[in-house]
Parts: sequence; C-alpha cells; structure tokens
Amino acid sequence: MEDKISRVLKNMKEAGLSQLIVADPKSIRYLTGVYVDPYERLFALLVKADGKHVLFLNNLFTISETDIEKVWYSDTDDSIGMIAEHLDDGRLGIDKVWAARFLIPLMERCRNIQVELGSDCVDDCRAIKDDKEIELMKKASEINDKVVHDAYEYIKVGMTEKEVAEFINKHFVEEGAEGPSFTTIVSFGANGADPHHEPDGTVLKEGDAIVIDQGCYYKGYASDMTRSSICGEPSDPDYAKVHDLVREANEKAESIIKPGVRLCDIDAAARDMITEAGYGPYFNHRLGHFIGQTDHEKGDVSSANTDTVKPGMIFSIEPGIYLPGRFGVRVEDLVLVTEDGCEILNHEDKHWKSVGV
Ligand SMILES: [Mn+2]
Repeated sequence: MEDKISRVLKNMKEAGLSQLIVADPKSIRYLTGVYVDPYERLFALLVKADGKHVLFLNNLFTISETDIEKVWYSDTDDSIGMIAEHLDDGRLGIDKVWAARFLIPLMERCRNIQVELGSDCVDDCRAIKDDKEIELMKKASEINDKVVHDAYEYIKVGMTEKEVAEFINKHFVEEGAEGPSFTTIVSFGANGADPHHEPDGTVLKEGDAIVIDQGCYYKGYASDMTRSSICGEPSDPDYAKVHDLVREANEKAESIIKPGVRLCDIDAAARDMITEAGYGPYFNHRLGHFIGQTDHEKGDVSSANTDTVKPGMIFSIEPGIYLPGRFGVRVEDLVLVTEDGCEILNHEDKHWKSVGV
C-alpha cells in the first residue's frame, strides 16, 4: 500500500502540490485498502507531502484495518470544518469526482486556499498496473473469454437480446466473477449500428449481425471485450468484407504496441486502414480506453492523446464500423503493455463465424 502512496507523492511533488483530497472510493481503496460506498456522505482521504495523511469518515461506516490516521464525524458534525483544520494555506489538489456540495463550502471557508484539479496524481498511478493487479485483470479477461464463447454456443434464432444478456450476466457469476462491469451489450441486426445499444426485446433472425460487448469484475478489477458474428449466413452482402476490415484494423493496432509508442499513433494505425477503405465516417469513436478498477479509467487511445505507452498499462483496442439501418461490427481486446511489446488478454477467436442456426 505504502508503495502506491509514495508514487502519488512523487506525482504531487512534480505537480507542485503538497496536499491533495482524494474522494473517488476506488482511489481510496487503491491507496489504503479501505473500501466504503459513502452514498451522499463525505468520505475523503487527505494525502500530504509530510506523510500526515488523514481519512475522514462517517461513524456509521464499517471499515477494515488501516494504519492511516482517521477522523470520524457524525451526521450532525461540521465535517467540512474538520477537514479545513487539517489544511494549509496555498494550493490544494482536488479529486475530479469530489462533489460540489463539499468543495464549494470548503472554498467559501478557506479563502487562503487555491483549489485545483489534482486527480491525475492518483489516476496516472492507477494507469500502470502492478503484478497483483495484472494477475486479477488476466483472470477477469479469462472469465470474459469463457462466457462469450458459451454465449455464442447458447444463442439461437428466436431469442431476444435481453435473454442473451441475462445468460451472460448469470454466467459471469457462475464462473467466479462478481458480475458485469458495465451494462452488457447484445445487439441484433441494425441495432448494432448504435455502439451503445441496450439489450431489448429484439428477436434474432437468420441473417442478422450480432454484436456482443461484455465485461465482468473479478476481485474488483474489470474486463471488457467485443466480438461480432452472424446468425446463419449474412443477409448484407458487405458484412464479411466489413468484418474482415475491422478485425485487421484491430490486429494492425495491436501489432505496433510497445513502450515508447504514442497512443495517437496506435489510434491512427487502425483508423487509417478503415479510412482508406472508405469507412472513416462510420468509425466515430476513439480506438480505446484505459481500464482497471472501473471499465473506463483516465487515459484513452485517441488521435488527441500524444502520451507514450509504458509497461504495465492496460487498455482496450476496439475499432468499429457502424452502418445505420444495416449493421455494426466491433472487435475489441484488452492489451497489457510489456517491456518489449504487448500481451493480448483476450483469446476468443476474432473472425466472424456463423452462429445460432
Ligand atoms: Mn471497451
């Protein structure tokens, strides 16, 4: 645990910050091992350069052991005032998720403090996984591979998207996961042209394209993968061509990942292929996102991100082509950056196959 706080302190030093309020419960768990869902109540970790870190909690929270100094407050206490007593004048880093109902009263009370966004100090640490985190994320992806494979065996003409999504969610738990890490996407036919379609009562017909985008939590860490296939033979004459293009764009991007490569160049590797084939306007999202304790974390694989890749990063590679009124194809893996390249965490076959008949 201490190692993670040391990394945060190093980032704070570089940012010129000597005090930082961390409020994201998953960041607090990452730094202290203590996890609480505070609902509307205040829950915050004050990280200080002098090592006098303080955890502020409501006295109804139940927590695990931690060495960090704690300040307990009750529902009728002035909890903001209790935090203010621990702050120094000058700059104060604030977590991007800290609610305005806490931040604004604190700012009104502490006129000699200048607040600024400070969550990068923690988020940049969270982006680089340690061995234990890598092990958990590999297991989460292993379960994800197994469940999508089983889902493609289960799926049959006449089933609804909802039925298939329920099968996936149930099987995550049967395979040892806590459950889905985001709303499972199952799209049939033209529904696949909406990248974030939510499963509904749409019934699977022969010739329909199928998009399944799913992920689960294993011991607090997420997986995320998309596979696209077809029910029987494709009813759309362009399906096979478009699927091959998306898969090749996915493989091309994955092939260039290694430490030192810029994230925008990985995005370009996939996007240029799709654009050259004339489908550029139909690939309307970034290539990927970072992932860890939540499905989407700080960091993305996009044309705007000139940061370079470092060992221990885990992010998605998910090109897609969405043809309104017709179908959609997305092929997504998680990749782990290694010392000299990358390891793809998903092993389920990416080629389109005929299922459900
Ligand atoms: Mn994703």
